[in-house]
Amino acid sequence: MSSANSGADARTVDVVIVGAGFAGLHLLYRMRELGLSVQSFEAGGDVGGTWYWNRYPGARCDSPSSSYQYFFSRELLEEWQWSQRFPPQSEALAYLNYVADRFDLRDHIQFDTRVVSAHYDEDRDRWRIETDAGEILVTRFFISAIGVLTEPLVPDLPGQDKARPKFLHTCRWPHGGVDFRGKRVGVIGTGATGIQVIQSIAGEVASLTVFQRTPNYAIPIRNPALDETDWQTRRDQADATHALTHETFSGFEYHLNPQSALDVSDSERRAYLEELWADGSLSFWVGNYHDILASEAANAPVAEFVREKIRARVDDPATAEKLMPDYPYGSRRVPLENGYFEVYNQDNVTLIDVNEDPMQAFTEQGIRTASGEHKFDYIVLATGFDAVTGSYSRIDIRGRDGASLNAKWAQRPLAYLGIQSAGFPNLFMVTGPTAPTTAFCNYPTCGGMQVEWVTDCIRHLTRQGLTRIEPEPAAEVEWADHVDEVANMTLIPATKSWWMGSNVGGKAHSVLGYIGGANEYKRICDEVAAENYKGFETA
Ligand code: N01
Repeated sequence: MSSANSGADARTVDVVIVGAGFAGLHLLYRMRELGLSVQSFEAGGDVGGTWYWNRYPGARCDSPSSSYQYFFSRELLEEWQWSQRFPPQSEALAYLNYVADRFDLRDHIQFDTRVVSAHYDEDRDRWRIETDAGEILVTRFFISAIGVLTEPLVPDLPGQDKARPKFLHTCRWPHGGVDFRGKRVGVIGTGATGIQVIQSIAGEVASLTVFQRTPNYAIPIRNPALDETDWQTRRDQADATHALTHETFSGFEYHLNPQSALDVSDSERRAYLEELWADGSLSFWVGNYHDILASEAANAPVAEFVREKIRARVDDPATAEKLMPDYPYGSRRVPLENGYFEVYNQDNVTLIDVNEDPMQAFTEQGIRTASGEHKFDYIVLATGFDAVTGSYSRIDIRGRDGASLNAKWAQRPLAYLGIQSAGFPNLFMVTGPTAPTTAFCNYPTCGGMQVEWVTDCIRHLTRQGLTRIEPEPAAEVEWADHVDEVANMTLIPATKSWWMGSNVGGKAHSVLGYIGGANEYKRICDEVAAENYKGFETA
């Protein structure tokens, strides 16, 4: 047992942050600005979070770079020039590295280090943080920015230990890349990640077999390169863009259409959908008719429009049918794609619907399904994540009286505003459960809102001579009820998705993110702060 277990010789700081991804770097910047001593821990070998881990072929951001960025520094907005509307992983990662260097953030971050436990010591009113290196820190504020999608899922099939093909999970991709030329590759999973991998490697592999459990309504991306004129326009409009992202439902620059999909004629609707389709962005989802996620009738013509588009691109009608989603459009995350559906017209590509031909086991040479064995050199696991609460599952977080956060969340992840949980004073979560970051929000927008809210809160406590804040139990239940109520007004809970925890066996069926809109979320958070942190207890 390390001597530091007593905490007697532990290092003391004002703030410990977990995670050096998009939100974690923003937080670190703000905490340092408050004049607090800060230590960040990052499990990865460098900054970047999602963009550090997910280096698979074709990884790309499907938020537009105009709003997938920080707005906290005018200098940064002037200096950084995105090359494309939707930047590739390498560029998103370069951006975060630039930010870390530009603002001298690295000195505060300890890389290759996991926080394994965080225990609240009520007598000292401090958190005691332990890392996998056995280091102990004592801190007043413990802030988690561990991200939403960090805990990879692997199919629960027998035989992986004896299988000879190399397994690659998309979020643990080798830094040097993988040479797939001439190889037999199996890809499990057709979410946003699987789609990007499949369309990127189909042209180089000897054979590609895709194992699909649920087809997706993917939208073709339009990704023009940006030039000096675009950069200047963006600089000039940066303040307006930032303000707009706070006013929209999704935190993007797209407003929902206030019209109902049912209030227009078929031809009007078609013309509108074609126009939106041509934009080649998620505006076809979160800038569409406002009621497509609330009403099956309003959803149906939009869903059929997308299905028609997919059908037209796939030569073999039987394959096209397998690629047809049958749930409401947009009730799962809509991916952007580039030539994805045409991949299935290639002779070297096979699509297996695992609902018809279930995977039974990994074998020495590949994967056995009900119909027989498929032999591979590589098996790519694009199988997603134990989202949001799964990110917390590897840290033993204990609050008052040794109560475990993970145990508390087993049935329902209670977190007031998605930021704090009762019984865990001074533990703040950025992008935690029931915050909007999980589902319908441009990550930097909603993550940024939470970072700014936490910063203002800590500034407020300091100015008032207060040292502690935590939610009232009633407030977090009321918030969770509101999150559920809003979700239940939509088609989302009835569709299986990682948003509902349905991709993880045994996980509670519970909406993991706030679907009331980024704009509404900001309004509520601002109101809570303005009313002297209504629903929180301070001391
Ligand atoms: O994960 P997913 P992802 N047997 O859970 C299937 C963000 N993102 O990594 O749908 C067979 O969506 C699973 O099937 P099903 C984005 O928010 C952003 O693709 O559960 N199949 C599904 O097809 C996204 O939503 C970008 O029935 C199994 C797939 O694996 C989130 O990350 C790019 C299986 C997993 O899809 C997660 O996306 C990429 C099994 N045992 C991702 N287990 C950007 O562009 C799982 N599947 C910014």
